[in-house]
Amino acid sequence: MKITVMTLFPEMIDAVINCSILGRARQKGLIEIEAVNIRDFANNKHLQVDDYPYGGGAGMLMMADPVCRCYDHIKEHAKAEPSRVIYMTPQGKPWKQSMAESFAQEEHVVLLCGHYEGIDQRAIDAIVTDEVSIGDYVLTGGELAALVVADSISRLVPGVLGKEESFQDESFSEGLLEYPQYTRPAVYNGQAVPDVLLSGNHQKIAAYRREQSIINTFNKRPDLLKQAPLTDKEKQFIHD
Ligand code: 6GU
Repeated sequence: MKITVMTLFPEMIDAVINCSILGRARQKGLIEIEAVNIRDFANNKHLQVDDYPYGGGAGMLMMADPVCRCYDHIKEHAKAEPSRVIYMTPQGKPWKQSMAESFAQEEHVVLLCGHYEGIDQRAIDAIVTDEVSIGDYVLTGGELAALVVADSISRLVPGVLGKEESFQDESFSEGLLEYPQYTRPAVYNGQAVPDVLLSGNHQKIAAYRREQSIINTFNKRPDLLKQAPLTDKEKQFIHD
């Protein structure tokens, strides 16, 4: 899996991708993540990459040419043409776990970060295959969103998560929120860990966790329950 981030602020990307699980996965060669500076493709001596919008209005726009020349460079230096170019924008499709799962199957994904008031539409029309938003709020640029997308894709690549961090058992893949978890000591501040977790009965523990997941989802994200694959008995449990 290779992820290339097109940005005016590559330091923002570099600051994150060498840390923690992503840093370890890059070092092991399991994923390749790189930031490419769009400013390196400015075609004027002032290295200007933005200009005033035609028709007027506040702010500046990123010009089409540096963006397109940056993409040409990425294409020329890749084994094959990247299969997806995602423009990070609040106008995009809301990012979901299921989309991370789909993009994790791709060979090479490019994430295009806008700044200022956005990017000349002609660059978007020329190179972008998908538009993605990470939520209904406004960011100063696409970089933080690109890092969210890159992280959620990378952790699905085989080997990136160790056995300790495995996502097989995590609830989002089941469409539910996680159950509460506890570690030592067995009693903390007078609060005991639920008995069933100390019972050693794996069947009972699994049933308890499933029930807690459903209760948690009901209380915090009832909207998720409509989509979640529940058994008839579990649906009955919710209605009671
Ligand atoms: Cl993907 N980009 C930007 N610039 N702002 C956002 C966003 C993305 N998602 C929410 N706000």
